[in-house]
Amino acid sequence: MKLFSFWRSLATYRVRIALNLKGLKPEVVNIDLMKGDQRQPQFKAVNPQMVIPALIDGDGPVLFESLAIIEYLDEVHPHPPLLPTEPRARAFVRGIAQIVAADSHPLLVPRVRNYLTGELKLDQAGVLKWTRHWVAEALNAIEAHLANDGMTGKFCCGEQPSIGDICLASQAAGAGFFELDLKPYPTFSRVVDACMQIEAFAAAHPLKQPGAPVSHQ
Ligand SMILES: N[C@@H](CCC(=O)N[C@@H](CS)C(=O)NCC(=O)O)C(=O)O
Repeated sequence: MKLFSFWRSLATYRVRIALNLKGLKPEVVNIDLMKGDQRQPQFKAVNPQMVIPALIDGDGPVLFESLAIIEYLDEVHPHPPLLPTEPRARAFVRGIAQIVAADSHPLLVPRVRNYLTGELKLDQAGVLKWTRHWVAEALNAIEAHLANDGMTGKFCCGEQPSIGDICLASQAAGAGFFELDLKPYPTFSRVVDACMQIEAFAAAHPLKQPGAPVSHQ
């Protein structure tokens, strides 16, 4: 198994957590997003979208999109499960996961920030305002769901970490990169703290990966 990864990638962080929870140790191929490795022909041949994560398991074809990869891993390696069994609980954790991975994170990725500066001529302060706005919008929605929907226990849904918690951890790391104050999100923060007590989450954190700086930014 081969994982195309970069320390700072939040989407790859999600997949690293799932791999750790399943006890899987892929070979890691570094794709330096800051140097533009994702746009080199060698990597474009692996993932035509030129983004990470990408995972090769056996003979392929390549697996892409973090949520699809995580569900694949969960289906092929069912223990421990990353989705609850009850349909409403499954919908809840998938919904939380999608707020992060489908609605918030895509607005922060390098190619979007590069477009904002390069094409739309936004300065760095403007880009920071943009990123913080979209991280906070997701956090507001997540906090309301976690606090009010009656699904949340120690973790995002009940007492076992799920794909929802994996995405909460990546949202927290993103909030850290862009220096958002998490005080307005106490339920979110409590659940993330519980996740970070688990070695599979802690060891997968961007700042624990080879090449990461001592602190963010
Ligand atoms: N929705 C995708 C996001 C993939 C993505 O945008 N990955 C970022 C890193 S977190 C990337 O490779 N960006 C490269 C770029 O924007 O040029 C997923 O969840 O896997």
